[in-house]
Amino acid sequence: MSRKNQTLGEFIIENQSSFKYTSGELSRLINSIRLAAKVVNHEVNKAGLVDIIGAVGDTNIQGEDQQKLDVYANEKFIQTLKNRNIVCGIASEEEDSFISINSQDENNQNKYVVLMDPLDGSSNIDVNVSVGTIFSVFRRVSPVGGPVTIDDFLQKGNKQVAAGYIVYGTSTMLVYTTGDGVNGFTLNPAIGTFYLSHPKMTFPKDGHIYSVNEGNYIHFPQGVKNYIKYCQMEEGDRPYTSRYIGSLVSDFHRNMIKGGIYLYPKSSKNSNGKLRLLYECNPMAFLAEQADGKASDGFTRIMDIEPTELHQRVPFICGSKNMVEKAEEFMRNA
Ligand code: P6P
Repeated sequence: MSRKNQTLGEFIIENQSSFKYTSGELSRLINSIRLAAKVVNHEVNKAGLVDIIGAVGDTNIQGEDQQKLDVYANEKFIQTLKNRNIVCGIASEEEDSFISINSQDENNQNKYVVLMDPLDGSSNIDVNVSVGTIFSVFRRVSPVGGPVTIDDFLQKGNKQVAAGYIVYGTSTMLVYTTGDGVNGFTLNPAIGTFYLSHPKMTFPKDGHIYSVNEGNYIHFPQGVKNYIKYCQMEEGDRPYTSRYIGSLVSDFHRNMIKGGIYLYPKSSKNSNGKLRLLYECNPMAFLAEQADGKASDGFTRIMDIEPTELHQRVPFICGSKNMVEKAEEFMRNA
């Protein structure tokens, strides 16, 4: 049940009973993400004013320059989840391996693990373009009270119990699902409260926006090239409009509201694409399907892909169902 202008806290309490596993832990987990989001939002919003912009001189396992805000966001989400003593493990784009949290303590009854991209689109930070945090939540598969293992993280996306993102844009929004639809909450920065602003978000079945980095066009497989040409062809309600922010969370969020498709295909430069399965594609795919959209690698449902490595990449196509299916048709028939 939801009503406009309900606070996130009220929404969680009112809908806790609809979550089949709930013992209140997942609610406390979402609440801890809410707190971390407000802390990170505060820093993101003043990034231009303090010396927190720019690379720290390190690179992460992806070989990408770590921006100071990347490191800050990573630390804040890990610290908040640790302090609330809710999860037994965390995996992050910014961490080479997963972090075990008190899972050797036989009294540790925590049953969730969180995987996250603490600040997605960080290359946009220095140019004041919106960025986001993406998170994915699973129940552990290893015995409660025992050590957390890599198997707790290498689960298929169809086992997720929650997923969401925070978009630090013209306004800051927390958008998440626990498997009962997608709801969006907008932060009122004056009082630090998230309010339900977008109840039951759904992708329009069709749309007129396609989001892809066309600078990679010559490196794409023929099927992807054929689909992009289809998008540009004047016929029926096409050509579509090309919109690509270079921030997955922002492109996804706009496409969910207006209708559209986002593609990060494989290419001769990136044989598995660029996006990471566990903490980018799986959570966005869970949200997409909960919002009547679709997400695949062009051939296989994202949430059915069997993970093999913590930081593995997969090709990613996501958005309005009919648009994704048209792209898949071009990729199958190439
Ligand atoms: P490119 C940001 O680094 C990101 O992971 C996504 O948020 C974004 O959609 C994509 O990569 C942009 O990548 O290669 O087009 O700059």
